[in-house]
Amino acid sequence: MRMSKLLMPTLREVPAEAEITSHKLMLRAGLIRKLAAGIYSYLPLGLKFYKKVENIVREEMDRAGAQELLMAALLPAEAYMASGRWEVFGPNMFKLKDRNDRDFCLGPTHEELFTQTMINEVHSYKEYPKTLYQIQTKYRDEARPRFGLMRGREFVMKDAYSFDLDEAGLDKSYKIMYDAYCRIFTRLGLDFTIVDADSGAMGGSGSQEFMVKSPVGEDGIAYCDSCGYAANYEKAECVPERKPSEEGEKPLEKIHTPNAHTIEELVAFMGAEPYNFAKTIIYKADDKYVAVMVRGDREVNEVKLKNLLGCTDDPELAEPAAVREITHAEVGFAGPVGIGIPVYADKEIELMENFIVGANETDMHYKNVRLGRDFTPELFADIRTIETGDKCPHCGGEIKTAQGIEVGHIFKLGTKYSDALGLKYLDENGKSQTVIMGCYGIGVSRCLAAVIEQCNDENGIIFPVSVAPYEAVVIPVNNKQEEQMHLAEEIYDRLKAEGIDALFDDRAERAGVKFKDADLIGVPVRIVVGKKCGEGIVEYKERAGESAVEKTVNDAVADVVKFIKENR
Ligand code: 9G3
Repeated sequence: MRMSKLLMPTLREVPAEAEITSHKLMLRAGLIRKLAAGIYSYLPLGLKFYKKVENIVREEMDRAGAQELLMAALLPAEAYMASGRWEVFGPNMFKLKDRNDRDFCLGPTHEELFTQTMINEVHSYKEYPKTLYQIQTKYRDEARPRFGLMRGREFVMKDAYSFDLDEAGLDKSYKIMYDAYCRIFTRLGLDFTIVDADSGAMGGSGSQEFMVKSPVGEDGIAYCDSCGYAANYEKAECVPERKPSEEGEKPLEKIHTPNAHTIEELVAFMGAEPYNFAKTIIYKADDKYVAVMVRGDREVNEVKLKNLLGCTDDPELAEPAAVREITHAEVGFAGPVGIGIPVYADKEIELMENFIVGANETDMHYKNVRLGRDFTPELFADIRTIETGDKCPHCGGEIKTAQGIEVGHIFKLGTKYSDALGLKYLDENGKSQTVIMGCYGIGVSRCLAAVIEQCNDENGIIFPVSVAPYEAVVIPVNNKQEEQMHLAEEIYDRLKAEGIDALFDDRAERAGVKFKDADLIGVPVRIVVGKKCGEGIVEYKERAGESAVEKTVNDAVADVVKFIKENR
């Protein structure tokens, strides 16, 4: 492609709303343009990049024996009625009415549609197992779309669904998808970790997330280098840890703690350690209030709490007015002793003695608190968020933590949708059985952002060859030099003839601008035709490499072809 023709509107500056590197670079390199919050257009370079990513996903899904379909994105409400999900997703679901005032939505996910397709089209157990997939635009009205393609309101997902006769079949289908995902993310050039994950509203017997470690990732990952354990914060198992405390039974003592609302203020005031306190946080779960306790230096994990309480909506912190109503005290003095609502305590509380809690009285706390004597929780459960330095639940090693970008999520669904919609089969004995499902998502457009997040330097994007919009660029240093232009053109033609996705920078720009743009848009390798072209010598430089080397024209062309074909 001649760059004098290419629509590649590079930018020197980007809008302040682009906070993360990949978002900045995708705007600066002219890959995408924002239409509205969470809604983007793909310009030529962005679309070529997208298509290479999409094709790797497609190749590996096909290789794994999955069959590609394409479902509608504009869906009648009935599609989600049987599973009860028409209401469940609330404002996240884009809903609209047609000219006859009928309810429709823009599809956010397609469990129901794929299950209904199987009901309509498959009628014998002999036709199982099947794994069907699509690569399709999804719509979710995210409350806080951000980070460019990382969290959009219109985005591309590869969603696959497996249908098996029994659990053993599901295990096989799941493993096939797991292995296909490993191949996909490897080919995308992503450094990824697979973590145990919470299945949330999806239910089922378990799920795993494919995470790309990045400081801009929205998910927390806990992992152990000794045994390989890795889990999302929402799922990571916490080992309760005993901390030193005063020994022996002491009488419960109410102490005046003026204006000490926070643990820090309390520590300063009382001189005890944060782990000698227990926090009591009041949540509204569905429509009832509960008191949740964790050690003073820990945090409540609200997904674990939601799963423990089995509530439909996410538990929310009680409003200050409600806290005052329940505790008869200002916020910051809630405690378990005599609180009058159910108390759920993290397992670490069970290991504490003579600890400090709010006294449900403004400016007052209790010290020397003892379980059993002073209060008894409904139950003890793992409801805290794991932290660096905690013990690994599998091997006792040291837990490390990182942030991650979730690029894939695979679920063993079980019969949640096949039951809801009635996907059944008659087994060889004529007995009616329910089909066992799995579902498997990849954020295809999110992968674009993840690749750039991991593959960049101060000069711009460093595209892995496998997904590079253009694989090589030929740059004549001086357009006015007929000899340079002629040789550059010849090299460009030879690369194209070898099947290389090549650019020819024939723009009437200074060489420095051409080099900067080649770096910014991440072209994996370049050939520069300059002063020595009369001697048949050109410069060869790999984008990820340190320095340029002089080569004969033939060697440069051969090395570009070799480099690209070895790294595709
Ligand atoms: C909705 C809306 C938002 C949603 C969902 C449905 C997340 C929803 C979970 C999944 C699970 C799997 C198929 C491929 C693999 C992932 N946000 N999820 O179901 F209606 Cl508005 O999407 N879906």
